[in-house]
Amino acid sequence: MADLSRQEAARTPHIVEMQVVPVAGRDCMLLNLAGAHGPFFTRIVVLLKDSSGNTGLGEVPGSESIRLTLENVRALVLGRPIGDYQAILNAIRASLTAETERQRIVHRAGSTAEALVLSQPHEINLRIENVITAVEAALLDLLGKHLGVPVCALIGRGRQRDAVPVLAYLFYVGDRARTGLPYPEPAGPAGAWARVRSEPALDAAAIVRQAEAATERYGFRDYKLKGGVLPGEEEMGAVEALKRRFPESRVTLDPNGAWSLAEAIALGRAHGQALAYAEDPCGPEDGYSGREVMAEFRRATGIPTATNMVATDWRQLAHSLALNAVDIPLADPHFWTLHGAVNVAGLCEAFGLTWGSHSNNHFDISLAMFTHAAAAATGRITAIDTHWIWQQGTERLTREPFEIVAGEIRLPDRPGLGIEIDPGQLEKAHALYRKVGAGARDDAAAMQYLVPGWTYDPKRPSLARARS
Ligand code: GKR
Ligand code: MG
Repeated sequence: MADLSRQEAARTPHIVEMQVVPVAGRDCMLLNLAGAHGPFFTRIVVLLKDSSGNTGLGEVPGSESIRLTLENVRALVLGRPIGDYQAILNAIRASLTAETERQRIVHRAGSTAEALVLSQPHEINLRIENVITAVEAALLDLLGKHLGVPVCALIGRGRQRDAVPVLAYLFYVGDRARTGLPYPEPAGPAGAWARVRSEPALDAAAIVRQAEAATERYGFRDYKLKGGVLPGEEEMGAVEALKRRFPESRVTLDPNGAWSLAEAIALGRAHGQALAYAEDPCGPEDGYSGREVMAEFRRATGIPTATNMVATDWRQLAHSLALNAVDIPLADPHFWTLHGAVNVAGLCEAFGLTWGSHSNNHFDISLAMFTHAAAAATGRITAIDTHWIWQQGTERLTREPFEIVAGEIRLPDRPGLGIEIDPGQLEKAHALYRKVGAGARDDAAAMQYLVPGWTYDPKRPSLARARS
């Protein structure tokens, strides 16, 4: 029996190479509670090559700790048959869990030389799921290519839909001319999305112009405005303006928990008609957890809630369910893993919730990853987030990135993730990374060009206070 399975394994392609490539892309000056996006964002790409010559791809956030950890798990991946992908991922999880625990113990033990080295915050705060997802996506891509099926056929109960609805992720945009930083120059004719996305947007009229340009280009029917920038009343005014302009659409606002419970309830009662749901309207305060406060908001206003802040792992999700705090968990596969994100959908279906996905700046490999997760999500889903519209047309790593048409992404008829790396583009993005440097996004740094000495305050909108 053992011999038989060894023979079978020998016939399955095995991993012969693992590359971990940090990359950078260009971004507009998008505003949020944490400040302003800088002109560059970083990501990490994993490329796994198998013995049949196929390449599998994964993309995750660009932190240095994720990159180093991916480099360190290579030995658990190389030489393994792709059919063993769950065992490979389990081995990575076990090794990282043990290592994280060891570091916590060393950290708590105090000031030994080792503790000083290991207690750098990025080491302790490493999100194991980010590392696993990078390898998981690449392995599923290989397995799909080997079997001739798309990744969504291999997760959960398989493909549930052929096209995935996507929302227009709108942002207030800062005036890049005041920074001297190398943000992308506007391109294309007046009113076209490629130009509008670089123009400052600091009021409701500008947000509606953004929505019009994005809708003209991508056919959106769902809109999300990133809040936490201006006073809540003004942001809700922008939401009402969007709803007036696109009466059939679903509109949401996400201030990343900046409002107090009292303010969130007042805003929800006064303007909630315009909202299909509220994303993280409030967060922890006065000794109450974000989940408790969101549950109170929901009860007081009757407005459904979504979150990527208070239900980001199974333990948090269990507490959210117990409290009835969240209607739409935004289960981003980058921090839930692809399997995990689809398992969340199963739970949503059983509990009468709606599944969605959060996003952060990303390239087209991630775009394919969340599209497959959403295609495999069982039950009701809401249009998924993507930052891609801010990058589409100038940034790409694959030959033929997924397209958003009529507000949705139709899965291509190709196996695996359905994308193919463009080596020239990968090299270009890696060269940019080498030039602009490593590290996680620092939104405070760019904001300081607009407001000298600006610092993050999770309970005050980023620009409202500068005006008062
Ligand atoms: O890109 O500014 C941004 C977003 O605020 C992002 O950082 C959030 O993680 O999109 C995310 C969200 O929904 O909170
Ligand atoms: Mg959010």
